[in-house]
Amino acid sequence: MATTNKNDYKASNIQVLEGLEAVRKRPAMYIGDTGQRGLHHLINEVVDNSIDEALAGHCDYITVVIKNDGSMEITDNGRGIPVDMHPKLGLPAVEVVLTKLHAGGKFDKDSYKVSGGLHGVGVSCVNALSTWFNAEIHRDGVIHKMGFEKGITHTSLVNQGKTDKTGTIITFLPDPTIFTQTTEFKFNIIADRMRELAFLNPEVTIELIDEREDDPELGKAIYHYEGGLKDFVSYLDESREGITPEPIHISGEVEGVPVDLAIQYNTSYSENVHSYVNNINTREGGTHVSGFRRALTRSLKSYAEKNNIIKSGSKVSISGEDFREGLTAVLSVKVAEPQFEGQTKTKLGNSEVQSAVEVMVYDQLNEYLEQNPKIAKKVIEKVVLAAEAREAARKARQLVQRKSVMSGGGLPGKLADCSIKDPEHSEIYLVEGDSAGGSAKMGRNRSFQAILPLRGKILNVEKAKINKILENREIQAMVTALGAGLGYSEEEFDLDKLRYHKIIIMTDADVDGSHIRTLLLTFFYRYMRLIVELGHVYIATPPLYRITAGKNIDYAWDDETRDKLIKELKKSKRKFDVSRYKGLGEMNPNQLWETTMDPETRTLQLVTIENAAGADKMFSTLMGDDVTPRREFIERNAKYANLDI
Ligand code: 0RA
Repeated sequence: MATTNKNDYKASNIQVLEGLEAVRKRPAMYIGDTGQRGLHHLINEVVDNSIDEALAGHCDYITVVIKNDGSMEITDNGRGIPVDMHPKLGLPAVEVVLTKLHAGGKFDKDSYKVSGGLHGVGVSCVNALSTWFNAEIHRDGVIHKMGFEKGITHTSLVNQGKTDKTGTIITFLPDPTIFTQTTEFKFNIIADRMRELAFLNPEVTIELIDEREDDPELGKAIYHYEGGLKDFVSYLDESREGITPEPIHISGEVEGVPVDLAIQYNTSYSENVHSYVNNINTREGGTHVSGFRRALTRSLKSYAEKNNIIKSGSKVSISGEDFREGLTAVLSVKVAEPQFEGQTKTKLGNSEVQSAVEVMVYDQLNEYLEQNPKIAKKVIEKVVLAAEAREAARKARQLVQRKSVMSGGGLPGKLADCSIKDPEHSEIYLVEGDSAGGSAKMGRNRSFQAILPLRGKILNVEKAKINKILENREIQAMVTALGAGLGYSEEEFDLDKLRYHKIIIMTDADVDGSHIRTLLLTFFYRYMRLIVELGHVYIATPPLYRITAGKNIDYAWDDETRDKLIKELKKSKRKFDVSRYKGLGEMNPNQLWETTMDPETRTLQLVTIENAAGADKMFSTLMGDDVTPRREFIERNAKYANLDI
């Protein structure tokens, strides 16, 4: 990594200037969206700058505070944003950094930085989208301050006295006319990202404080992980049983590419490889991940052959994925000019990175295996078992296919399909129970809404092998109805074949319902992850109460609305009746349509994964074997921590 010298940065290094009008006009173009995700993106943009200071070796402490008034305060002990005059613009550097688009060292090779948000748009966008924005800079022994409103300078740079520290304090209040859905910062969303950043950057400590929380214990967290990725993998595998005594840590630099990796095998059956480029989660993988996979396969294979662990005449054929069953890994690389590709622009394209990762991982893993023959043997035995299970699964798959061909048309008997065949405009309701399924079938709009009733609890895929999963009837029905297959690879799961672009989970609003929903989400997340990542999965929200007054029926989705309706009815002195829906089955088809299925009036909650590592942790903890971490997790997170539903 290039380390910039303390004095070699000048205001004139900042190039490419453009005003902020464009950002306010089309905010989504810069921060992705103007919903909850975009709102939290603002914090990441600022913190990424502090992390850059840490990467350059100038910062080791970052404090993030959610203030009582809903604003954010982000403090770091970096060098402070430069304040010297820009020779051509006649403005202080800080003003250029904060009021001009694309201004910043990032576009300058000499003082390059490797971090940056997904969009890497810079802190000026945060300024543009804030009602007010203040910067306090401690630099060269002086406290400098500047203030802005909606990106426009309000208070010019002033000298506020002396300091013996260096660093930057940014405070801002998101503009509610931009963030029309919500301006409320969520502790858990921020916490997940700060924890992730702390794992990825062991040199920093990140403190998170929520001033809105009365209990100071609950509103405070400090993240610092000396072990870095090793600690990250241990954290992810907390409720899994490891095969290696502790994660294997591999790190170094090849051809100017810093590579950092931790891996651990566990007794589960899923593959959890999380990868990062410049602290950005590359969900779609890319060249760094292929390099890692190739090295892993090559290294284990050659060790096994050399030591006669896999007999050369052995019947099972081992494929790449067998080496990754029950593997938890975090791979982090730093790339000077990353090329992002793929559907969600989270796939690394730089070809030089593949060989860099492959060479390094191959060498260091070989060394580890040579030095730890007992562990090596255990791992390879597990790989062989995985290959055998895969063979069994292949047979089970063929069976599923044969069965669906035999049942005619290939679709499950319980499915009430829609009449149009255009996936983009088709939706499927996965409904808990046959009786609710019946109401849904009668209440639906059959042209574009399909119904698949599910009976009882579906299998917990977190604890089952792939062949058992394929034998499960409810899972078979879902797989055939959705039409895209299941599995991790493109051959196994083909998104182009997906028959519905909205997959809507409709369960009762009780404990069982939420358990079934979690089981379904676990299944989708583990075996059809793309449909979750691309935003095809939704949760239906049936009402909790029905308030009847004569012919007039009202619905309430929460206690507050119910109480309000009751109050109004009491005022008008009308007779009324309040009933609580215990299950979907209690609604007649018409009520179900009106409240939960009619696109004009229903509310669907989109399931998104803000943080893949966090989601992995959540599912393994909620659905795994270990009771203690599960209880603790539920107590801490009450609801879904990372699934923003
Ligand atoms: C531009 C150039 C340099 C640092 C920064 C911006 C910077 C921005 C932020 C935002 C929050 N904290 C920050 N810390 C630094 C390089 C500074 C130098 O070379 O002295």
